[in-house]
Amino acid sequence: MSARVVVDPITRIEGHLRIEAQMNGGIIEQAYSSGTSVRGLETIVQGRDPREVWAFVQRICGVCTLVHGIAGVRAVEDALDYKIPPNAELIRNLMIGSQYVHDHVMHFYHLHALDWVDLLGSLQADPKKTSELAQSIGTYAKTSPGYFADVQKRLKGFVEAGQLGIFANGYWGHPAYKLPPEANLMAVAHYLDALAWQRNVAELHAIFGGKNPHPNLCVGGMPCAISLESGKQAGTALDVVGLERVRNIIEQMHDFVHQVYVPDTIAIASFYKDWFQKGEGVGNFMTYGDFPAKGYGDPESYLIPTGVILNRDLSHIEPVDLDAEAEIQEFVAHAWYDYKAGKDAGLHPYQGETTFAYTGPEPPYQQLDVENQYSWLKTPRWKGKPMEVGPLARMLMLYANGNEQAKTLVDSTLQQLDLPIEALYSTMGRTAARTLETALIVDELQGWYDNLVANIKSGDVKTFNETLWDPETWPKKAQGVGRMEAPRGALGHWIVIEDGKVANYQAVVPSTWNAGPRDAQEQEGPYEAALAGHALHDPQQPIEILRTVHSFDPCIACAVHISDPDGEEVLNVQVQ
Ligand code: NFE
Ligand code: MG
Repeated sequence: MSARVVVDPITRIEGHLRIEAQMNGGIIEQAYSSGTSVRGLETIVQGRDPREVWAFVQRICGVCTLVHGIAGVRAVEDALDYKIPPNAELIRNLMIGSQYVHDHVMHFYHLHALDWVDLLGSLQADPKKTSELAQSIGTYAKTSPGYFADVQKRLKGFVEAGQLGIFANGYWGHPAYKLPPEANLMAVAHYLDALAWQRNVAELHAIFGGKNPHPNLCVGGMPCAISLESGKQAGTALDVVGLERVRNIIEQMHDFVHQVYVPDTIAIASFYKDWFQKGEGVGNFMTYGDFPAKGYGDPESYLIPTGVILNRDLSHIEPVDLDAEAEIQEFVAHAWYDYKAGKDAGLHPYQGETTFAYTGPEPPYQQLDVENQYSWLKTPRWKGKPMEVGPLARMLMLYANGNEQAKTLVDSTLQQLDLPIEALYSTMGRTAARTLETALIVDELQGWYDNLVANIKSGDVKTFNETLWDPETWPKKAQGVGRMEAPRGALGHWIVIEDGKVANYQAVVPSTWNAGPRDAQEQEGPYEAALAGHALHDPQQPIEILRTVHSFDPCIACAVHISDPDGEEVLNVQVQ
């Protein structure tokens, strides 16, 4: 049988992603990843005041709500060599770190878990045995048989009323589900708890940035004034009460991650050890680095280092230069864009172009023209090579750099699961790396908070540096890059400023690296490479595709910079 399996849209992600899988027998021979919608925020900011760009580009995405704003202000600060106060750097670290914790927990429970957890399978669970299981793996407060019996009762109510709601479209009962009923019930209970928990976590952004999603930022620092004199805040929010609330939220994040998320990941992974051998991807990994200890301008001080790992060789790290024209380039050979220099050209983001050129079939269509153009995502490459970015890349980079905590987390997890390090290069390895990264970052939050409070107590309440705020002080022409590690991976915004206005702006985004189409040399991107070789048990219920695609945590709004969800279709699997 030679068939094309089409999954469009892939659900439980952000944005519009289509996967086409060319089958050979029951095996995926070639996979094609396509972003199917576009808006073009890079063109919207042309000609604007660079100080307001962050507010536009932050709207690239409502999931990683913060990160494009941070990359946007950093790009301008880099271009102008604009230093920000240490308190602003600490507040940004706290906000970025909590974005990781929020995104990763939500991804695990609400976007990815149901690839592994059979919701309806949990109805057969014995609440008492579920309680014993929960007590054996973690220290979470909620482990009583009554708690699990309540969850099961609620679920039964939904099922009997025929109102599964958010759980309506699963492949329940698929033979690929391997968890015992009790593990299913435990995970479903934590799915519901994580929904309530994430609301509190989002509050941290609101305390520092006024709101969430899309907290307020500013070029030159942070727009939150600090005052510890009660009653004298004069319109500012960050006072004793706010800081105490931040401390409390950090504690809640810490507890949920260590008591629930980490043990659940290991428990679920232990039933799916074969998924540590599938979905390996391109084998190259890249990080831009983030969480400065001594300022953005000192990458040596970043908690997460910068670099490239090639062909899984952890003994050697290549440096990455984000300003070098020959290193990071975007290609459009298989994307619906045109370049003045032609379809085979690669452009560094400073010279990047955003010219739409749709050449695909008229919708509704059966199949994409994968020989030619098939995606709204461009194809980023580092020195011509595809790179996987994201939590796995970061954990490998930390591990290869000898970070003690990363080594302990990775080694102890592999030991518990009785797996070699090579197991990380896989679908489940990617998912486990995301969990371990969250454990690492959630432990850093307290330190940044303590440093911030110590600064304030010593009298340093400065969060904004006004010295370069006036465009009259800027050079006639300047360019810079705002780099960061977004939850889904390396993110860069490149800006060219001329006469105080944006002359060019390009965002190259984590999901573009991972989900982009083939390049002119026909090299697959990470999603495409990871899917090739998968056996599908039932092409009508391609849960295997979902598992591997979800392990990357796709965000297609980021990848093509769109925002308008029209999603009427729930899931359309075509087998042709
Ligand atoms: Ni819209 Fe994003 C993150 C960015 S994309 S989620 O994290 O940047 O991959
Ligand atoms: Mg872009």
